Amino acid sequence: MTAATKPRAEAPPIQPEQQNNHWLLGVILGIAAIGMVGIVSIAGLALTLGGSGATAPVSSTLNISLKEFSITGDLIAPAGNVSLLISNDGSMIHNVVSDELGKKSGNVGAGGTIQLDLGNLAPGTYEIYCDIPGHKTSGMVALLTVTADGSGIDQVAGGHGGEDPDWAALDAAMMSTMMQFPAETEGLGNPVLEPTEIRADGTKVFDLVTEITPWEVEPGIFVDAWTYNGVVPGPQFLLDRGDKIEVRVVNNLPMGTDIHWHGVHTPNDQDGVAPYTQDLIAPNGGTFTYEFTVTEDAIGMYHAHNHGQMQVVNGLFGVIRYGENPVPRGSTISGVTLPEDLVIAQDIPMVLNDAGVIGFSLNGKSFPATEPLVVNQGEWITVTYYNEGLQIHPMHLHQFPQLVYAKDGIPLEQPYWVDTINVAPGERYTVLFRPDDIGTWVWHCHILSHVEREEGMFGMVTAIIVQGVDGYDQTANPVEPANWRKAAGTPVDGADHENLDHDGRSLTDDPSVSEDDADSNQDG
Ligand SMILES: [Cu+2]
Repeated sequence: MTAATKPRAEAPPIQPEQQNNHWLLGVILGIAAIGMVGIVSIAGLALTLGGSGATAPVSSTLNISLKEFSITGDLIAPAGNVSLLISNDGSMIHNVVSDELGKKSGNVGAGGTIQLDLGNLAPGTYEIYCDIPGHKTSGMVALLTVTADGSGIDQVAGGHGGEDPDWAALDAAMMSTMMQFPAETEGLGNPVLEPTEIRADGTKVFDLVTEITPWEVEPGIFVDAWTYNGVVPGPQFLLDRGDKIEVRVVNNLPMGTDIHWHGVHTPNDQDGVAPYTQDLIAPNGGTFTYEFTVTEDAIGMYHAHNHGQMQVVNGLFGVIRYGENPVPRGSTISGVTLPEDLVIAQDIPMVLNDAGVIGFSLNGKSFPATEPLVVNQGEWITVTYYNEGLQIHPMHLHQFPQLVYAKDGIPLEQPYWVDTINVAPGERYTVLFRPDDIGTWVWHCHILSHVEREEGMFGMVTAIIVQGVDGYDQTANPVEPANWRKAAGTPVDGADHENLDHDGRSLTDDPSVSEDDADSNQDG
């Protein structure tokens, strides 16, 4: 794992021959360059001074547009002083950075503009990107080309002004990425962590090693992830009340770290917040042992606290759970009674991230490398969403309502049905659902720029694949949320919902309403 332990190196600027691998980027850059003449304002072009023959440098102002997640606009300039007039045409905060030139704009909010002077540039290419965590890996990177005399500008722009994007190529890219799902990649997060040893007094001893590990986040795309035991998310702790644990940490990262146990109780000196509760665990081999006893049921997560904005989103996060999942068996919620003998077929974690080297992802993978959930028709499934990222994510499941029954591991007195549950950073929501319609049903964050980009589908998308079961009779299973939503459903409370309109008025009692109208009213 020697290759894995070296600090992450910045990728070199894209060379022309590498651009063959980035054909779509090339298309986008080409589109951006089109019509550029007339946008670039050139002041003092080859101004001759007093007949001396000396010339003042050319000054150019390039209009740059930032959106989720792209940098477009004027990307070619003549050698000389170059200044960027940056417009944020997106909905999130962005900026523009050039590491090579040592220049960075301020952060600019949605709808705002900001100027960034890059100085006197010689001919060459210069990478610019947005350094808000996760935005570069999502596509906010571009190459600025400086030519000796700006001659490339006419050439690129000539004769193509106002051309539409290549719609067919965009469609093809989307279909192509979607057809790759589910794509095989190396590495799988969330393995259950087994104790390394159990002491005579019953103490369970676990080992965690932090290190930088190559991680295949999308098919063929490896990033230098910051990992616990080499995986993203880290291994799961599944423990019970009364368990006494020791967690021995070896820190092989190039910087100090600590582990905060988020949402579970610990003594203060085990809370993992250097320098308040402990010293940082030293880089390059430092160690620390956490010791505490499980005193309650909980659905928590563990993650670095030191420089969490970098360490956590780069991969240092995992699930820690204590005790039983408190499914509200026998409860009636919005007319649906859960069976007393309800059996959970699968209970899965879904850890959300949106930044760092991992970027927009579910359980450490970006679509199409996300894992589908394969179920048999009619099985009850529980899922806990854990948000370890920096943004909110409204998680939407097609077709099957989700019963939200625990928040941050705390059972809700009044569970509720949703089709979309918004999960903010640090939150955990636990849901129950019962897929009973055969097919592939997508399941994704509904902030659409977290799931789609010009290159196609990516990020926070997966799907539930519902397999048919011989002899399964949907009408014989009236106690299920899917039927509750359908016109044909028979709610267990006995109400005749089929013949009520949206305000609960009876449709069939009104002689002016035909049966066809009543049916059509069920489709909304
Ligand atoms: Cu999202």
